[in-house]
Amino acid sequence: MEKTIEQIKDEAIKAVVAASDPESIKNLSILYLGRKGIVTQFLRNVSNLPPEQRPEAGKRANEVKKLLDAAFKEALEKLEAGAGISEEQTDVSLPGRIPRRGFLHPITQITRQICDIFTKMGFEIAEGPEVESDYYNFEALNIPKNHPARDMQDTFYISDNIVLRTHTSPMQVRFMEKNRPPVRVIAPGKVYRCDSDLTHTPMFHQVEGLLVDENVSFGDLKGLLTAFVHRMFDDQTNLRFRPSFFPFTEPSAEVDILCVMCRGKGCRVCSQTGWLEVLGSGMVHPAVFENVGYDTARCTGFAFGMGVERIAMLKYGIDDIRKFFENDFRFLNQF
Ligand code: 2U9
Repeated sequence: MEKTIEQIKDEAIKAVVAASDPESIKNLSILYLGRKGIVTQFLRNVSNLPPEQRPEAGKRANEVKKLLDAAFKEALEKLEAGAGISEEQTDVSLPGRIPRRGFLHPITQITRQICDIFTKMGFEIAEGPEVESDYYNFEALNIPKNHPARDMQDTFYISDNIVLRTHTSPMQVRFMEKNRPPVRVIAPGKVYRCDSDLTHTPMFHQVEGLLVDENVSFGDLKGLLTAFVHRMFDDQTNLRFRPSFFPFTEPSAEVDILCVMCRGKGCRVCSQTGWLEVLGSGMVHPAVFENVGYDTARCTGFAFGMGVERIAMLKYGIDDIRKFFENDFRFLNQF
């Protein structure tokens, strides 16, 4: 049976779609529309049809001829253009792109340096949850119900009793619940406070430490933190212990180093005082020991805490804490 003009058209369109190079399209054009092509032959044979069928068959065959002609031209243009672009774009002789080497974020580097100093002094590392209960974040640490740190303005509350930890101290409480003295532990990690300016970000990093044993004195605290500061900055760094207050330590002291910028003369960085605060510290409050079931008659201990970003800012002379979180490569790859 002779093929109808519709069957011829469908086959031709299928072949155009399947063609993957300009040469195939040129061949299809000859096969269907050439002097002896299928559509050309069909048109010639229209005169052999019964007279009443000729006008309709002739009209439809001419329409198909036009349609296929347009389809071949369009397909040819597309395939030729595609071939041109890929030849232009792929220069196989170009050297490959060298991937950028990764490196540790400066805050990770400083955290590791701090942890290294303390692990060499016999401390172990404890890490734990960033979402904490009111008990571990405040209550167990002798932070009273009316303390300003508990205010919604200072703490991120998940619910009435659940917070984003505001310090890593809860980790040391958890550690004491599981371990009896002697204890030497440091807790590095992310902490969260509602605060944002040149020197504060809502999330920052802390390293806190805790040492508990029999006969631990404030002198031990001073000796250990002096050794730490000398290793972290340099062993010529002058430091001083200044009385302070924290609910979880008594007595408490802040540790200042002589300003790294002006060497004590007074400048903008140290607010003309000649000193820079680097650490908080103190003898652990007996109420904290009672909460974890330690015998307050036998054991004493000290604790300390520092902000990693602050240490990094002082070490490298950076004046805006937000630079650590912008992920600008020009800043980060200096460290
Ligand atoms: C337990 C008992 C006591 C940890 C301490 C500080 C002093 C302190 C601040 C330094 C800068 C926080 O990042 S900062 O804003 N920390 O001043 N932290 S004593 O005391 C503890 C910890 C755990 C069980």
